[in-house]
Amino acid sequence: MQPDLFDNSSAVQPQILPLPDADVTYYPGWLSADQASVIKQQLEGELDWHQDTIKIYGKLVKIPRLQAWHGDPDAQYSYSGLSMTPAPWTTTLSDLRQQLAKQCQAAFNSVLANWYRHGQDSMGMHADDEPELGKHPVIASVTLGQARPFVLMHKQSKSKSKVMLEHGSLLVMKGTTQQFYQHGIAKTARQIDDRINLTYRYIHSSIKSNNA
Ligand SMILES: O=C(O)CCC(=O)C(=O)O
Repeated sequence: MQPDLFDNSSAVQPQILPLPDADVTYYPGWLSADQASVIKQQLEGELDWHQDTIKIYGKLVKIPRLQAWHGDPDAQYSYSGLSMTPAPWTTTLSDLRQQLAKQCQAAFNSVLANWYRHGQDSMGMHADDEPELGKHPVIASVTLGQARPFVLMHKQSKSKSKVMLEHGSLLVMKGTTQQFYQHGIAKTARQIDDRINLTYRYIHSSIKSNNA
């Protein structure tokens, strides 16, 4: 019999992060280590990976990671001057989407995949607050592979918190989190393995971003 990739009956208790003005829950072991490894391997071969170039202070630079954007055909997303047209759902991504919709009691119509190849790949501090994500977006973030610290910084007080996102974990950000916090993944000089992160989102295609 095929093992059930989404049997998360052995998941550890969720942890609500004690952050003012935010609603962030961490689910360690949301997928078992074996499930997460199988899914990671499938996604490595299956997704539309590419390295985008963005303009920073008028200079073109390659972003320090590979990315893929998949989702419903109308889920167009824009950030940092990049306008992304979704590639179609793969079976793996859409099975995960179903499980996440149940877990979060929320709908998702797209997913941004990031592949951090080594410690020099990173994600700068930012908020997922583009207008097309809506006022209080639910962002479901699944980690596959190398654990990396996820930094959250309050936009006003500048106070920082860290949560180590482990293989098979799920982090859910909702409510006013994007309004009050930035988040990111820092570079490290340590020799580390690669990591794939998936952030499931809902794009309101009738709302246009200023970045487009
Ligand atoms: O890799 C991560 O955990 C962060 C991803 C992220 O910040 C994003 O997709 O907006």
